[in-house]
Amino acid sequence: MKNIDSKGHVTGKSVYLDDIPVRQDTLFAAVYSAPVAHARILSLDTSGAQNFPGVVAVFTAGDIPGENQIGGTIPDETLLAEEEIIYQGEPIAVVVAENEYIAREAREKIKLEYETLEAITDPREAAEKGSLLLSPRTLAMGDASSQWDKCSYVFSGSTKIGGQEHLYIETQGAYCFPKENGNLTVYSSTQSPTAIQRAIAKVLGKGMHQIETDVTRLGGAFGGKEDQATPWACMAALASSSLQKPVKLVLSRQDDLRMTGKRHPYAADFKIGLSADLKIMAFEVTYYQNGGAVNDLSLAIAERTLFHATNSYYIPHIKSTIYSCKTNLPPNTAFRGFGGPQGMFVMESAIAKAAQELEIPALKIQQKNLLKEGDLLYYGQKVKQVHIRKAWQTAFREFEIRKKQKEIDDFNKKNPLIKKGLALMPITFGISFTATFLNQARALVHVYTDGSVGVSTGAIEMGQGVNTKMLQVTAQTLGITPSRIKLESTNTTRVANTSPTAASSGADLNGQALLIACRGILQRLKKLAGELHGANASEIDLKDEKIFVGGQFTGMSWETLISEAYLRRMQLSEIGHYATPEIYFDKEKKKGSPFAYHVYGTAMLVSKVDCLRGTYEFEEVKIIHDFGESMNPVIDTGQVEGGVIQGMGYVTMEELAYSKSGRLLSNSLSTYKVPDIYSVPKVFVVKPLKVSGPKHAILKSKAVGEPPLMYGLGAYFAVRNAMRAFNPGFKYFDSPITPEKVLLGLYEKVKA
Ligand code: LUZ
Ligand code: MOS
Repeated sequence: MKNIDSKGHVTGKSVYLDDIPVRQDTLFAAVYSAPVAHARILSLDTSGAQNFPGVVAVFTAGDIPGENQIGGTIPDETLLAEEEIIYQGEPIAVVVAENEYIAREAREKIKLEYETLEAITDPREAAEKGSLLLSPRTLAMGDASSQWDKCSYVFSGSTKIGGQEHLYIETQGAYCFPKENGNLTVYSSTQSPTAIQRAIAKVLGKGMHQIETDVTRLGGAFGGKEDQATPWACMAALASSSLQKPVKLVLSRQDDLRMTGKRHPYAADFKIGLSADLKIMAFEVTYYQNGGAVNDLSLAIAERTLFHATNSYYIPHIKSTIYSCKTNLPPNTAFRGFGGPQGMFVMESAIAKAAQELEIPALKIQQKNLLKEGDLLYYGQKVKQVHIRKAWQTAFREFEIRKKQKEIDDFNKKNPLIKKGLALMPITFGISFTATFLNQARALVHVYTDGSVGVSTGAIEMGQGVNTKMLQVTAQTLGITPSRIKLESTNTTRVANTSPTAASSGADLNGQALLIACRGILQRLKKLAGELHGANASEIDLKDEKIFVGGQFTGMSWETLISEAYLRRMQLSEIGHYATPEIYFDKEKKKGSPFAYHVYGTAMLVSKVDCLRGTYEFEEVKIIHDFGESMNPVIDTGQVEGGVIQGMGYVTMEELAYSKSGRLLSNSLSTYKVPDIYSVPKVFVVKPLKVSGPKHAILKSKAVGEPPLMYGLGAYFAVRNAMRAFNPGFKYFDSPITPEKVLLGLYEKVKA
């Protein structure tokens, strides 16, 4: 089945926040934000903006009727700065005017006096100075420190990993309407409608029941709207509530780039110990996570980094420590993979380092240590239905990797200035929110008297196709055609207490809740059909809009059955509630089984580096991916393709640059390069691994949003391997591996 939004998207008819018809008394807001990264505010004079023609009001921290506090996990984040500025782009005031151009012009008239304070932008420096968001956390299994003497080889090293801009096509925004009795309805481009509802209620000193959040769809999010859609919605609500007018606030691209956080840059140190036959015996790693100025989701992201420190490998002795560092950058936030990519990058760097020292291909070490059925991950979860070895072996067979490597070696011997490199990237990614309580969802189904169906869930459609999957679940369960079913907007009055659509779990959690709701209605309909046809409910089937008894068509249609049900005053609406069973994590013992299941796969990536220019391209990317039993191969393959390219961009061309004083230098699309159609490898293959799916996956179809991004990490190692064919001593693990770094690295003299 096609994505139900395809037609609307390609004809430009799909409705995004900025397409909502504007009510004529609407006012428009623009944000005045901090010009420096760290300072004490001495005075703030908004009169220049206030008196600007067309301006209706200017709001600052003092105008907030409730709490000036929007921290989603811990209360450490003001909506509008009070006495101190902690990052450049931090919101200080909201200017509301007749249109957005006036609002943006007027904000320039605000006068701010401040005393500049020292800014920290580097996580290692922050850790040294004790600037932390939380005390460091450690996870361990066995005793790594006692193992080094027993290892045949021990290597250590360090890595750096850059951040990543989300670059959702639709920028952050919200549109808020005042309703009677002090209530508000807010349309927001958010992954977390309930977080918006909760934060607005807090900021305005209202109850959550007074705030309704409604979301039709987002033009991309990638994690960037899990926590950071909140401030803009709160500002629109603050102005709307105070002025009793609709207020719209949509960030310009430049404001969005400057004011919002990104994927966390990390620095890390590692030590890896191997036996003579290349078993990884021990691994020790310390991560320095660049959290930005407030917590946001950094602590949860740190937790996922720890959980993915071993990637796809079994390591008996391991200790990992993470410092969540407080710096004067915009709060770094969720981004597809949520700390997983950083953890896996360090593991792969450690293996690459060992391989380099031992003068063997990394894949020998990778292959030797892949997880087996029943292996214990170091946080306490035993892996079940592990497909990593199968994916690896299938990739070797189908992609003829040995032959490929030989071709590349021959090519490199013959070509002094063009070098190719091959890398393999196995992935093992845990599915579930690491915060167990978030793994719940609800759905609401109405069957109307004509047999058509309206479906509401807590899932947010952000281009990933979750609505199409929800429609499939409904159609399949009730035995009706898709054209009868409408996916409603995601609205907090229809589905309450939603978890963010995140952690790759949107389709699983909401789909299971929807399945439960549909089955509730189905059960009652079967009972009625049984009564009408003198049969047991268990003999009834609903299929193709027809009613069957014991496989025989009764002559009764779905429409007639619904009409009969209504006349008998039967309940034709249902709420489904789902909470992922079995998962838990004991915070004290630091052990548990936090994930419903894992997603596996293996990618092969081949790069070609021009050793005169430092430029490179990717000749081939071929992937064996574990979809479980995909309920929608078209959508799921699209998720893999997009994820891989986004991951490749992350470790190759996407380079965030900040000045020493904390100003974003890569603040436009001319200075921040993301992959485009020309970056797609010439040969790009995604094949499903033939396996059965786990029961916690919706219709056994595994979560697919985040895991494929991590195949992209292999791009780093493919380029690095090609470089080493030219300059064998190249020693860094510093992502992204931009053409500039490649050129410098190719010609750097390495001491013997
Ligand atoms: N968000 C979250 C996530 O709150 N917890 C998670 O574990 C998670 N994982 C991936 C993406 N978003
Ligand atoms: Mo996410 S990083 O699943 O919002």
